Amino acid sequence: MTLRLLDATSSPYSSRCRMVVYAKDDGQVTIIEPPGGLYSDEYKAFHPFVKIPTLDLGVDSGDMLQESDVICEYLDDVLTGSALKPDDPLARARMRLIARVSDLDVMAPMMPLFKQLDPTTRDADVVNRELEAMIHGYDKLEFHLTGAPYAAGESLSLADCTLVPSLVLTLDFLPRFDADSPLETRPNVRGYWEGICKDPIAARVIKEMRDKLAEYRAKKNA
Ligand SMILES: N[C@@H](CCC(=O)N[C@@H](CS)C(=O)NCC(=O)O)C(=O)O
Repeated sequence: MTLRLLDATSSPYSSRCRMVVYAKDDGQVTIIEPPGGLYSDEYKAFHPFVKIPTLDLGVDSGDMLQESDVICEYLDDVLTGSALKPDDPLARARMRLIARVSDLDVMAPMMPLFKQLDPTTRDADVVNRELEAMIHGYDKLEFHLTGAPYAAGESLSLADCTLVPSLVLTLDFLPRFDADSPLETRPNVRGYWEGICKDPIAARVIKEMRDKLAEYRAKKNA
């Protein structure tokens, strides 16, 4: 089986899938950028709604998978390597709960904020509404993240693969809106972040995302 992950290094949704590929380490997934670029007709053949990531299931299948959470679950099921879903049903439910909070309450409010980065054209109502929603998401994380160093269970899971890229991105962008770091007043999230940064798989993804964001900014200011 040869799979291809169509990926963008800075995307939290793509990074979550890359983190699964790194954790499984079974050599069956090639990671590539969208051929022709994200908005090309070529990429529309992979993802008609033009979102990254997509998993190309290979010539034999001729099929694709979209949606990062679905791709991650599939990769965990089909690739060899340590399972990224805990055996215990309750730990597994907690894994899904953390991933859901990360998606719905932390990353979802970040998406409209990307359109508000320029302070000269910013809509203060949108910024305040989305920041408030995201901070509420961080409050939920503070409540649920009680078992550092991992988000759920005793080892790296799909919850970490989802949460780490969300934290990289939101912690990077929040200062652009003069928002206080959500880690300052949330010891559980801070403890989680400090612990997971030491995990080699998480550290690899964190570095890749940060390097790519720095590269974009350097190009923008060049
Ligand atoms: N729910 C989707 C979200 C994917 C998504 O929004 N990806 C962004 C990159 S971070 C994208 O492709 N944006 C391009 C666009 O919306 O034009 C998933 O989990 O895969």
